[in-house]
Amino acid sequence: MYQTVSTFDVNKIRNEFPILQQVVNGKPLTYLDNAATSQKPRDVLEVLSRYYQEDNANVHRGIHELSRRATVAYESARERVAEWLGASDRAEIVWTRGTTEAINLVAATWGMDQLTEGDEVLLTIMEHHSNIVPWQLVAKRTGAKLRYIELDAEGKLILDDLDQLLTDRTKLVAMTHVSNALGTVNPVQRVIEAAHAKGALVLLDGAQAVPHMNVDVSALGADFYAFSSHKMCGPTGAGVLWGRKEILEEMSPYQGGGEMIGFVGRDESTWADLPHKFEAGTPNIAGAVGAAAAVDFMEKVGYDGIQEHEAGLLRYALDRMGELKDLTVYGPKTLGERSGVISFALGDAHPHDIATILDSEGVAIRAGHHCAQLVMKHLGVAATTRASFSMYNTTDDVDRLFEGLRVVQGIFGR
Ligand code: C6P
Repeated sequence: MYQTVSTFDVNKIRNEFPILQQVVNGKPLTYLDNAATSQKPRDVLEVLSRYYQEDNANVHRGIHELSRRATVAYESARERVAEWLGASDRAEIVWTRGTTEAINLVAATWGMDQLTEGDEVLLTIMEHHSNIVPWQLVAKRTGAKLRYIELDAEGKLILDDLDQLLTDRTKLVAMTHVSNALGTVNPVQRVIEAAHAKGALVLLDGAQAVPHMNVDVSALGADFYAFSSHKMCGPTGAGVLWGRKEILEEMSPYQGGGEMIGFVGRDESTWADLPHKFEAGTPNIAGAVGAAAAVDFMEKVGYDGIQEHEAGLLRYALDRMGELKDLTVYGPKTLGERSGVISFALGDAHPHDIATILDSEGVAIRAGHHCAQLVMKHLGVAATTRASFSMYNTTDDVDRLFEGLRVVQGIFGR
């Protein structure tokens, strides 16, 4: 739909993000908390504003012009995401509130329908809590067991014993494509092939993948893929569950209410066709429209340019930060095995103190367990400090992070 901008011009891209042009605590803002949520470009803000100013109405309901327009906008957004993600059918795209809700949907429907006592769900200890807790809830109710793929010292999955971890009772492997806490890019293809060979399905958490790499679900061959729009330049409150049509067809509805029904009787009801069976109630129409605008924007900038730029930033940041005494960077050592997330420790300075000092320097990063407490346990720490990049970050941003960390060292007397 969009022509890719052939030369990646970070200053031009940066200018598309009004929020970045501000001063915070007396310093120009350096936003390095992109793994938590990305900023939004003008294209997305304008589409959201235009939708509310010109087309807003409820969808699939009213027989009037605005409702027709809102419905077209909502369903066209689905079509756009389906095409971008390589789905074979638009009915495979279910709008959700985000990655968390997408995974909960699969756990509460497919999980509750299919798992019985003694069945196994294979996770990794790298998962965000949103890909652990829903399975714990289902395991409690069904008697299924959770097993885990462990991590090596670099924060990469140990896959040598994958064939033993996958048993005849494994019904699902649920794992992240890219780690939010370590930046590890997982060899998902290998896991998908091994899981399918054992007859297990695979759910991928793509929250930290789609902002940085081109994902084609048909080529990947997984069975479910979940992501959030807000981490890839789109609005909050909108996300997607992609699922194979034949699997989604067999699944029970998630929530009950308007929109998801075929016919309602006193004691029983029938369900709407896919994907509406999973979309009870008035959906986040503007969110879907904004998510599709974000897809347009990502493609306009071009994933090749984004990947090359972010890899360069990562290399530069790791080099610069390497100059700091007492710095420990977690995650894979090989650049090609990680995305633009740098989780680190600086001596014994507490991550929250580091984040507070950096904030006073206008540098926004995240400190904490990053909703990945099993990763923190593996690292033997309670929390890390995390800087994460997006397409609009520059080497100046990295320099400001570095200078901020020098201030931290000064304060802590190193
Ligand atoms: N990680 C972070 O700072 P939601 O909140 O549903 O949009 O996304 C949840 C989620 C699921 N999986 C992964 C790999 C994630 O990184 C996230 C969100 C943010 O790392 C907020 S905790």
